[in-house]
This record gives sequence, structure tokens and C-alpha cells, in this order.
Amino acid sequence: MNDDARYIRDNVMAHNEWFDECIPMIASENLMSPLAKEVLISDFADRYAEGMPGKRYYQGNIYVDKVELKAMELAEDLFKAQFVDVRPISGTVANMAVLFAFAEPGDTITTCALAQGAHISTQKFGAFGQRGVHSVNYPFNVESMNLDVDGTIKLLKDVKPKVAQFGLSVFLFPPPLRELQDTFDEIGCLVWYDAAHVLGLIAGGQFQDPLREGVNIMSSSTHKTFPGPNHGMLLGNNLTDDQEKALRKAVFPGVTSSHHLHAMAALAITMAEMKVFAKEYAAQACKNSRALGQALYELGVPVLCPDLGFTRSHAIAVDVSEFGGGKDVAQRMEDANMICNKNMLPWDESAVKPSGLRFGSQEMTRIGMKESDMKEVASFIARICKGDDTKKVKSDVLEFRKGFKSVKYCFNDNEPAYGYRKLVP
Ligand code: DSN
Repeated sequence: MNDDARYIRDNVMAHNEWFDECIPMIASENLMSPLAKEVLISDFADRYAEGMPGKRYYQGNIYVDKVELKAMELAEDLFKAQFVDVRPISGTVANMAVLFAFAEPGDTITTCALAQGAHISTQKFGAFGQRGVHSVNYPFNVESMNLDVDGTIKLLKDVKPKVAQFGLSVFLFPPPLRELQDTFDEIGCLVWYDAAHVLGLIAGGQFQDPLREGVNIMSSSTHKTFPGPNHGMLLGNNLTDDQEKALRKAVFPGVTSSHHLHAMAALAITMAEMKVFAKEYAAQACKNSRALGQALYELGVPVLCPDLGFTRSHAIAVDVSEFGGGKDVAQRMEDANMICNKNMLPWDESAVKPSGLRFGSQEMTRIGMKESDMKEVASFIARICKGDDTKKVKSDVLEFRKGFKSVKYCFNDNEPAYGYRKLVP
């Protein structure tokens, strides 16, 4: 090993060791299982496989094809989906495939605004803008952190979008898809749901089941509440043959050449594990987010939507403007080994200096935390908000974190959660 390699490797190892002592609260991250990590560093990582199983442009895919067919079967089963594509290499790439398949430049798509919690790919400066689609935002009710149903029905009838898109990155409550169903039917639009944040909750029967609530196409990443690799996926129901063909073509050769075979295999392992563990894991993640919201609220930290139980998902949103704002509090939390991100709240104009923080319970759930632990976590957050010394809070976080060293809701759940094997000391 030379100095350059040692420098890189030392920093990666230092990151692992640091995260093993942190409280992970970013709502869009998670921990893979030891088994999923094992296949992620297999020889699949070094290979190519363009096309679909059995119809590849490369030799050498005998076992890749078996794994990909199994991955598709597992996804069909877990999400009760008629159409599955496990090749998109991220959630945004899956979104780009939907845009390539179903929208031409100049078409109208309805979606949420960034400050309401939308993902950047739906914005003018993201994939929507790159595809040249005209996006129109739904009316949003700040009190309920959800769509205004009557206003949304009116908007859909007025603009008659080609595609109605749903799904958020601050995803507290399920959008009212059933209430909008008649309007979708009346205007004949395609209904698209970006499930990235809530895929693991959907797998576990929590939140909502979009494919049974009128959604035609569900795009997703696979590493947020779904505890898989950094990867993407498309799932669909009631698509015509032509629509399915358009999607496959949009994935390859549209927005990928080869997909990432190691990540696809790690996704397949995660789905096999989620078949067994999703229900228990997702239910606990939802109980934990509500418990965290309640405890913070009782400690005087303003959590959004107290009258609605704070959330129906893994995520809660907190207004920390009176404690210095999202940027400042997130930094002080990092100094105390609590990892979260600043986030815009619906009334914010700046994404760089927003008033909010977003917390997710899913990774804390994966390392075994329960409702009583959320009270402890809330007390650390409240101390930081109220200006306690970060060094003192950090020392208590380090002590608390010693109780959570392995990843749960998976096979081999006694392995180190953030572990690695050193090749050279
Ligand atoms: N930017 C990610 C999030 O944190 O929600 C989604 O890609």
C-alpha cells in the first residue's frame, strides 16, 4: 500500500469507526445487512450485463441472470407488482426512466414544491427541468403537511396533466390517493409515485400501498427506509404492453448501459430478508418516529403536526428557528455525534439556511433502538437546541451508543453494524 492508498483507506476506516459511535438520524439513509454487504463486494461488482436476463449483450451472465430473475420475483411478491425493473442504478435514475418513457418536453406533470418536501429530481433544476417538462405544484396544507384535497382535485381538472406525480423527501403523511382516484380516471392521467423514502414501510405494510391505490408506476431508491444498497427500482401495475416496453427501453439503453450487478444482488438479498423482517421492522420504525416526536415536543422543541401524532412515517420535521436555525443546530448536533440534516420547512425560502431539521427513525431502528431509547435521543437533541456544551452531550451520546452495536431485522444479526475486515493492519 502506498501513502495515497493508505490515506484514502485510513479515512474510510475512520468514517466507519466514527459512525459506529454516532446516532444516525438522516431520513434517507440506512444500514445494509451483513449478507447484503457480502454480495456487494463480490465479483458481480466487476462485470457488465446490458439488457434483460437471457437477452444480454455480454457473455458471462449465467449466474447474474439467475440472481436478477430472483430479484424480480422477490419484488413482484413483496410489492405485489405486475411490472418490475431492478436495473435503475439510483432513485433519480429510476425517475429519469419514467420521464423518458412517459413525458415529452413541454408535457405537464403535477408535483409538489421543494419547500413542501419534494425531491430535487422533480424540480426545474433537476430531472424534470432537464427533460423539459412543465411542472405545476399541488396546493399544500401546511397544518397537515399534506395535499389540500379539494384544491388538488381542482388543479388536476384545470391543468389535465399527462402524469400526476406524488412522493416527497419530507414524507410525513400519505398523500390522499384514494380521494383523487375519480379525478385521475376522469382526466386519464398516468399516476406516478416516488416511494424512495417509504419503500421499507410499504414492504412492511405500514404507511400506504400505492399500487393498490391507483398508482400505475412506482419509482424508488432502495436504501432509505428499505435497508438495501444504493440502487433504484421500478414497480408497476396495470401498465399496457407498450408502456412496459417504453419503460424497459428507457432504463436500457435510455438512462443506463450496464446496471450495477453487485447492487442488484444486494437488493435481492435485502428483499429476501424483508420478506421475513419487514413487518416488524417497519412497525417499530413508525413507533419510534412518533415516540421521538412526542418526547421532543414535551421537551419544548417544536415538532410539526403535533395534533396529527407528528407523523405516519419514519420521519419527523422540527422547526429550530428559535435555536439558531437548521444549519447551525445540525452542525452542533454533528459536533456531538448526532448525524442529521437541515431541511426546508414549507414557509422557508432558502435551502441553504432553512429553519428546519428532518429526523428519520429507520437507521436507529435497524441498530435496535426502541421507544424508550427515543426519549434518550430526544433529550440529547433538546440539550443541543438549548445550548448545552456539545462536548458534554457527545460524551453522553458515546456512552448511550455502546448499547447498539449490531444490525437487526436481518439474518446474521449479531454481526457488527458498521464493521469491516482489515486486509493489512
Ligand atoms: N436527497 C435525498 C434525501 O435526503 O431525501 C433523496 O435523494
